[in-house]
Amino acid sequence: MAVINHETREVSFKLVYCGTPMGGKTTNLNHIHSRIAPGQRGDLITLATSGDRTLFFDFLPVHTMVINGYRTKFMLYTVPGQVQFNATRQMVLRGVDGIVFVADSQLDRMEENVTSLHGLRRNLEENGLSLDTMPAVLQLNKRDLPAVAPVPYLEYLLNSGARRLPVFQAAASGGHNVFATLNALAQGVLRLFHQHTSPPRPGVPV
Ligand SMILES: Nc1nc2c(ncn2[C@@H]2O[C@H](COP(=O)(O)OP(=O)(O)OP(=O)(O)O)[C@@H](O)[C@H]2O)c(=O)[nH]1
Ligand SMILES: [Mg+2]
Repeated sequence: MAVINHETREVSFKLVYCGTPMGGKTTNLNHIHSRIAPGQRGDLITLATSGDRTLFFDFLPVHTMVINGYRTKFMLYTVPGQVQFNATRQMVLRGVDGIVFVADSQLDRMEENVTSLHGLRRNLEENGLSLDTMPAVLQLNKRDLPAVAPVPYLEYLLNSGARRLPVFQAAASGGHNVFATLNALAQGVLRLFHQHTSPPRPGVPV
């Protein structure tokens, strides 16, 4: 849930990259960190890794525009993809404002994609949230690799819920569509925030 600090005149939103083990969540944050000027972001904090596996989470704060005198900040997190770290995923998801689900497009990763998505839905439900209503986008990553599943098949498996999520085909290791994914989610989160904070217009029933 957005955190508003009236003293520092800041609004911050929590965006969490979830998804398939080794799907490219940390790679998204690495790319964002490498392309944003240091004055507009904090340090990328990676808490505990083994090889390139995330064992706890990654965290990157990104400052964006000033709206109505309030500086807007997006706190980007990744969760660990490995099945055994579900308690950590649940903890990182607390207070989430928006989700990127990073799927691995490789044909031999379909079962892991589906399992991971089910786990995310369950974790969100336990927090009283749902992918069918909250700001969320689906990133089909690793499109640069040769043995990838066709997009319609991935959509059939991962995006046939009550609501169709915006989809981005990406290759995060080369940066392709990493910012498009982030921008779409940021816009969704801001749109919802303004809907909830705008005063009702005269004559419009609430
Ligand atoms: N070819 C290719 N490799 C990628 C891409 N994105 C990530 N990788 C590679 O996939 C591996 C796993 O990427 P990570 O970003 O660590 O994946 P993760 O989702 O954070 O993994 P966990 O934290 O263990 O869940 C690394 O070797 C990356 O370099 C991509 O778009 N294309
Ligand atoms: Mg990771």
